[in-house]
Amino acid sequence: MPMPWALAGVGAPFRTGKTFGMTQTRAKLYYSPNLNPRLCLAVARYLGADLDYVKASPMHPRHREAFRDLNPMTRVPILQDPDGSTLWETDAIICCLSARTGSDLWRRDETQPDMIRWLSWAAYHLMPAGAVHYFERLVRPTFSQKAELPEVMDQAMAQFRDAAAVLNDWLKGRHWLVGDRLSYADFRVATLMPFARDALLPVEDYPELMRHAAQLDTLPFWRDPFEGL
Ligand SMILES: N[C@@H](CCC(=O)N[C@@H](CS)C(=O)NCC(=O)O)C(=O)O
Repeated sequence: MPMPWALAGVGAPFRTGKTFGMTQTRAKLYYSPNLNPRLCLAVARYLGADLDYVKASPMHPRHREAFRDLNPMTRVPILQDPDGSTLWETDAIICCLSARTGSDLWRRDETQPDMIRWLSWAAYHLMPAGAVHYFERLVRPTFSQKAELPEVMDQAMAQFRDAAAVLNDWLKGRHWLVGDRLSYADFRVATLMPFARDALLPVEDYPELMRHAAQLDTLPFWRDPFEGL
C-alpha cells in the first residue's frame, strides 16, 4: 500500500534528505490547515519538537483508505513514530510531545486537574458550538451548495455565546488560564480564534478573549504555524 504521505504528495522525508524506502529516523506529524491539526502543529512547533511535518488530506477519497491504517477516524493530526506506531487526537499528541520535549506546557503538577478541566470544557462546550459556524462557513462551502439551516446556526450561536461568556469571566484578572502561567489549556481554548472572523463568530464582544488571543499571537508559531513548511 502506498504510504499516506506519498499519496498526499508532500512527503517530508524528501525535505530531510531521506528517500522513500529508507529507515525513518524522526517521528512525523501529519497535519492539515484545519482546526485541530492547526492547533497541534502550532503547539508542536512552539514546543520545538523534532519532527517531520507532513501536510495531508486524510479525507480525500484517494487518500482515505491509506490513512485508515494510521488513524481509524481518517483524520489529522497523527503522530507517527519511527517504528510505525501512531498516536491520534490533538490533546494526546501534545501530552506526548510536551513530555518528550521536557516542557510543562502539559502540566504535571498540582495544577493538572485545572488544566484538564479546561480541555474537557473546550471539548464538550466551546468547540462543538463554535465548530458549527466554522464548518458551515469555511468547510461546507468547499464541497456543497447546501444552505445553512437558521435554527441550527442560531442554536449553536447561543451555545457559543454562553461558553464565550464563561471563558471571558474566568479570564478577568488572570493573565493566563491556569495558575497564571501559560499551559496547553490556553492554546486549546483559543483553537477557534484564528478562524473566528471568517466563521463570523462574535469574539469581539468578549474583550478578555481578545486580550488572551493577542497574548498568544506574540508566541512563536501561533499566528503562522505553517511558516517555512
Ligand atoms: N478530536 C480530533 C479531531 C480531528 C479532526 O476532526 N480533524 C479534522 C480537522 S479538524 C480533519 O482531519 N479533517 C480533514 C482535514 O483536515 O483534511 C483531534 O482533536 O485531533
